[in-house]
Amino acid sequence: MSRLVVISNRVAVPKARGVAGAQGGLAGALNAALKDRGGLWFGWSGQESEDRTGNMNLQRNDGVTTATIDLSHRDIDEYYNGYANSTLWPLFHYRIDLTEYENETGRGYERVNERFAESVMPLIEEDDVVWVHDYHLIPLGERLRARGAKNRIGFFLHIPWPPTRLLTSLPFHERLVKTMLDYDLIGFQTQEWLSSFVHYCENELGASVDHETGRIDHEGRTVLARAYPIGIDWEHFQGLGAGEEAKAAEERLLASTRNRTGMIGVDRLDYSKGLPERIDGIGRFYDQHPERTRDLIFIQIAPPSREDVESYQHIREVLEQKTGQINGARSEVDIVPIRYVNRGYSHAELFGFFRAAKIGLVTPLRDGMNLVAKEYVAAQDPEDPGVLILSEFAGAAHQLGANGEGALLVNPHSPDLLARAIAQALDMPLAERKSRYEAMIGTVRDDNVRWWTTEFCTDLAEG
Ligand code: ADQ
Repeated sequence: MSRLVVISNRVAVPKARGVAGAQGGLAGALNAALKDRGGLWFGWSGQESEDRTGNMNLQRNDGVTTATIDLSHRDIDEYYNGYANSTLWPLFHYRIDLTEYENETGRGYERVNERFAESVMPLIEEDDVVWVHDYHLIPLGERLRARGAKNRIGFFLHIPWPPTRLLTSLPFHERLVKTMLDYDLIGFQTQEWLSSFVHYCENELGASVDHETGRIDHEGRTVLARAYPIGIDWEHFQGLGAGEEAKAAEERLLASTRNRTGMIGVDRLDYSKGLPERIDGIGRFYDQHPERTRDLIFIQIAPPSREDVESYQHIREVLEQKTGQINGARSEVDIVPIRYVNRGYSHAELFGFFRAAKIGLVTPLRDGMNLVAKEYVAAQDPEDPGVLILSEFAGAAHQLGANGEGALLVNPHSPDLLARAIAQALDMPLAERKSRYEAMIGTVRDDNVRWWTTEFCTDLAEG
């Protein structure tokens, strides 16, 4: 089997592995992929330095080599906080109201992609298979080709692909998308995002598309585009669930909620996750059922992320205000309806919290997949499972909410519909909880991160 070279914005170097917090789903998934195959993982160290000598930090651990470079203050500002997280992230999550259209940051984005190519190219060997990840590095494949890479190179987009009419609001959108045709394989989380991409290629680029195989031809270049829904590291997560840390966390939450039903949300603090809208829905539930304030306690765990970006500072203020209002209006000396926790927890602790909470609330306004939804299901007791309330706009809804079975699907924009789903979940009989759980657990267990990696890497290697 050829060696795997993974390239992503950030690399989880060994000593940082397993660290709780805003590391995100991507790091966990890639760790598992590289552990299985052995290989190299290249990316930004997360550190700032003005040193442009191209110094690289190499570490070897468990058959995986990590190679990282630092970025300058200007690079971080323009590439990471700027184009990636203030332009592409909001736009790809359908938020053109939050999208910044600055050419300057676009140039910084291209410059850092070029820098990545320059740094990683000497590490790539002839037979390596190269796998590039996410919106930070869309043009990297083209930059590697320009430097002579003949390897199989694949790209996976972890976030949604926006509808064509939104994407065309981006200056130089054609230039960005055309760079993707230098990959051999492009993976999306769902058929929905894949269809949007194909629509763009046909209608904006005039590419010819074979809808059966996903083959896209344009100006002499050919790329395959397919959907590969990412999964969780099932075995690892179950292993954590059997351990002491998870048990202690479960007991801790159960003891603190006493006779009330715990409902949980776990998200990075990000406007795409629909947190203010979620709090509005919970507020509506308490307004409509004041007598149930004693039945239900909501725990929202949301560690801050991307704090240098203005829209992320704003979301934090909004959330504090909204939870404060509801708690102010509905608290008693012995009851606080919403616990809002601004920190991260280990996966083992999250397993325990998920298992203790009888309702999981995962209501992003738009999400590529959403691994929290799958983790919530994986942590349930099959004999007494909780209910997952899931946004219809999360990629995970395609797998977990199909045919009205599995999760209760909601429109996260509507406080009324959210309130109704919460009431339905609270009153749901055991038999229905079990049958909904059974509709989800197979795909969560089987279509896990190892399956995902194997599917993508096999297609990438074979073409
Ligand atoms: P994220 O937007 O980071 O990932 P998600 O898929 O939910 O979102 O992954 C989050 C991961 O971080 C989960 O493993 C979760 O347990 C962990 N996490 C979240 N909040 C946490 C907290 N408070 N404490 C500790 N851990 C926490 C992006 C895309 C997603 C896509 C993934 C993987 O936005 O749509 O599912 O990549 O492709």
